[in-house]
Amino acid sequence: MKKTALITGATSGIGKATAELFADNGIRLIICGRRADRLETLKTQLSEKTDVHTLSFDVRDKKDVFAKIESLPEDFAQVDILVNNAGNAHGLSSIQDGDVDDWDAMIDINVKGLLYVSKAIIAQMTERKSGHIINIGSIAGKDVYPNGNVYNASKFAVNALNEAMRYDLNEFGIRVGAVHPGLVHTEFSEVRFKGDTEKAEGVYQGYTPLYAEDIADVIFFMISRRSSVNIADLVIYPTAQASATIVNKNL
Ligand code: NDP
Ligand code: 8X3
Repeated sequence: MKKTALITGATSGIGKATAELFADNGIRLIICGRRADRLETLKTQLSEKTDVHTLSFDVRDKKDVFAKIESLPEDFAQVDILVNNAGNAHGLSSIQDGDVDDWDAMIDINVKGLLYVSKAIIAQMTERKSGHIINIGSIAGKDVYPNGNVYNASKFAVNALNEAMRYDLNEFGIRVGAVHPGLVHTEFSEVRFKGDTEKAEGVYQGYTPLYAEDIADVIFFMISRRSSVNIADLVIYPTAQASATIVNKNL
C-alpha cells in the first residue's frame, strides 16, 4: 500500500522540495502551512503525481493543530511519515538586544508547534506500532553561535526531542531521525531579517550553499530504507561551510 506523509512547512523551502520529491515517488501527501494559496497551488502541481490533501494551520495554535489533524478525511487519516519541518529564525541579535516577540515566535513555532503536531500524530502510530518521524533540526542545534541564542536554544530543543522521541517510541517500532542542515538557500533568511531581501541574499553569496532539494534528497533516503533501518541523526553542510561561523567564500 502507498504510504502517506504529513509535511509541515510545505509552502516553501525544504518542506516544499520534500513534498515534490515524495510526490515523484508516489507517496501520498498531506501538505501543511499557513499560506493556503501556496498549498492550493502546490496541490494542483503535485496532484498529477499523487493524492494530495492540504491542511492550513498555524503550528502555534494548539486547538487548531489538533482540530485540523482530527479533521483529516478517512483516506488520509493514516499518517505513515511525519516530517516536522515548519520553523524559522526570527532576528539575529545579542541576548541583551533580542526582541521578546521574536523569542516567543521561535520557541512557540520551532519547539511547541513541533510538539503539538507530533502529539496529534503519534497516538495513531503507537496504536499501529509503526511510523516514521523526521525532525528538521539545524547545525544551530548542535553548536551555539554569536547572536543565535534563542534560535540556537529552540534547535537544541529539537535535537533533544528527536533523541527523546526515539527512546520513548522504541518499544512501538516507530522510527525517529533528525536532519541538521547548515546554510540552505530558502526563504529562511528573508524571514530571519524580516523581509530585507538584500541582507537575506547576502547570506548565500560568495559560495555555493545547500539547496532545499539537497535536504529533500536526504529526507527521502532516510524514509526509503528498509523498515529495520533507522537513520537517527545527520548533519549536512555545504562543502564551503565547516561550522556555523566558518564559511569559505574563496572556493
Ligand atoms: P522557509 O522559510 O523557506 O520555510 C519555512 C516553512 O515553515 C514555511 O513553509 C512556513 O509556512 C512554515 N512555517 C513557519 N512558521 C509557521 C507557523 N507558525 N505555522 C505553520 N507553518 C509555519 O525555510 P526553510 O525551508 O529553510 O526552513 C525549514 C526548516 O529547516 C526550519 O525548521 C528551519 O529552522 C530549518 N533549517 C533551515 C536552514 C536554512 O539555512 N534554510 C538550516 C537549518 C535548518 P507558512 O509561512 O506558509 O506558514
Ligand atoms: C539555519 C542555519 O546557521 O543560520 O538553521 O542557524 S543557521
